[in-house]
Amino acid sequence: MIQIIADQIGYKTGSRKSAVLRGNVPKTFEVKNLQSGKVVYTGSLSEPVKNEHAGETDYIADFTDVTEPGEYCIQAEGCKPSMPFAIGDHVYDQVTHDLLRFFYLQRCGVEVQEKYAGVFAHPSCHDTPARIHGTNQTLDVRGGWHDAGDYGRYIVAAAVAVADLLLAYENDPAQFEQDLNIPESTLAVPDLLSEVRFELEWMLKMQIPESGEVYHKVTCAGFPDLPVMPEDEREELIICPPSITATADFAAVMAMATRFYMDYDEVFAKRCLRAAIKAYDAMQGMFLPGGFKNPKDIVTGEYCDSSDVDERYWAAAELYKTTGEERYHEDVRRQLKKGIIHGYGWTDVGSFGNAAYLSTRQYPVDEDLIKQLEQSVVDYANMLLGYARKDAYGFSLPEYEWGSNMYVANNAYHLYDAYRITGKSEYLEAAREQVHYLLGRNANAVCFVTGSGTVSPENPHHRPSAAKRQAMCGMLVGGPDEGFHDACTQEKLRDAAPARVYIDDLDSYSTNEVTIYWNSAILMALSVV
Ligand code: G3I
Ligand code: 9MR
Ligand code: ZN
Repeated sequence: MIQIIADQIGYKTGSRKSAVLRGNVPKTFEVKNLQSGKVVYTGSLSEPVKNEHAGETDYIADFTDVTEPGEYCIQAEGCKPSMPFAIGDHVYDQVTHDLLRFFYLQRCGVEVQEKYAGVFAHPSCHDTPARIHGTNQTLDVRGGWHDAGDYGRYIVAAAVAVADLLLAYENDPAQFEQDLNIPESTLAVPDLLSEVRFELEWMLKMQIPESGEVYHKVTCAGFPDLPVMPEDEREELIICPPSITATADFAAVMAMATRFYMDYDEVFAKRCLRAAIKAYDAMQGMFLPGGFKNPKDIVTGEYCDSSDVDERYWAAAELYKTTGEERYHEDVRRQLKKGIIHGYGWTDVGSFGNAAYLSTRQYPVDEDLIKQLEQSVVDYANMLLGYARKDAYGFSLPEYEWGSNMYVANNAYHLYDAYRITGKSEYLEAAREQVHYLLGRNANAVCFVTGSGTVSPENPHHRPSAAKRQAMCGMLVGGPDEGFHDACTQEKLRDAAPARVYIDDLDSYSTNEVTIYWNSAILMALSVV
């Protein structure tokens, strides 16, 4: 068992820094500079911390005092040293770049060119007309990003990925304006905005022009076999009926996009706004108890969400922030008076709405509601802090769900929201702890981003990676899921503790798949830590 566990990438210079030791370990530890070979710090471990989730006893090794940039490891007598890590202010630059490039590599409906994609280049895929479910009518819905390890394209997933990326860009334009080596790199527009626009253009095709409603998804009827490149999935494409969550999320991100593209392409920005308003209006008349359900003959991702209150609220908040129109403000106020909802994931999107309302500057806001909202964000962050403080790895959740890594990343961002409001560094430090968890300081001792760190997933549930027998670099995998949602974890991890229900196996789609909205979530976290 690996006993000394650190972030495999690194720690920012001025941040809190800690590693975890477990099992039978001595009382002290050392930090060694790998370039000079010298021990630069000796510290005492914390008292033992019982870790029920992981079924182990942990000790925290705090080395915050080490601030000299360089390459290091942690060592302790009788144990194998930790994997190497860096201290510095640019430690996350490379992983950020890799995570951002993933989106180009997931492009659908166009040739993905070798000069940008290397071994993951492929001819155009999924470019036949798609049939609207239950009819003989077909539509051209080419474009967008493949969702995940499968090749479906789903609006709710897309919307959250787009929102995360735009927020990341807004938080740290210097880092997120970088050259991504994509076909649009020659344009004057930041590459991230070009990449996001590729998704938005597809989303626009998914709106019914007459009614404004937005189709839930376009996929084949089922998932293809595993080692299949996108161009080889040739079954009929089927568009599933509109849903409220898709329509509302669409309205929200189109309203958001209007603000980001106005300076670069006013025509496009205005098109986004018109589409947002149409979707918002359409949503008013939609009623879908229980949320979207797969038609009987379709088995691809369902993204079923029985509550659409948060999606409607997010749409209202973005439209208000963009237009200042009173009717949207009324809808925002009405919802806030009923209750405040949090969440940056695909089921719970309330935090996007909260962030939009809290950052509305151009138009009047209700100061009392702002105060309540801020308090609620801080309360929620305190709850996350409560979980994180009980866990030596800083894990901020009560359980390990499918895509637990996304929840961890989203919690980082939420904790940062509380830091923005209060200025208290404990929230910022807790946000950073979440990133350390994702990049290696976890009970599995795995850096969950492919191609990064010393030990990262090599067999992700990702069809192009399976087809090329090599993990595409820059993908965040889902992480531990104590629900045993696939046969692989059921067979191979039967007795594993919740935190250890993770396996680097191609067949484990519940723990080792990747998605656009998991990558975007860690990018959003990286934009603020
Ligand atoms: O809603 C319940 C909640 O009430 C309960 O407390 C909690 C306890 O585990 O479970 C919640 O339901 C979960 C649901 O997501 C909503 O969060 C399910 O357990 C969980 O299994 C489900 O996982 C989703 C999975 O699809 C299966 O539907 C993942 O979030 C979602 O990311 C994943 O998405 C798939 C697409 O369908 C297809 N493409 C790949 C993608 C990634 O695996
Ligand atoms: O590959 C599919 C993955 O993208 C989904 O997240 C997952 C759950 O919906 O399903 C995967 O496909 C599997 C299917 O559900 C069951 N038969 C095996 C498929 C490939 O492992
Ligand atoms: Zn495709």
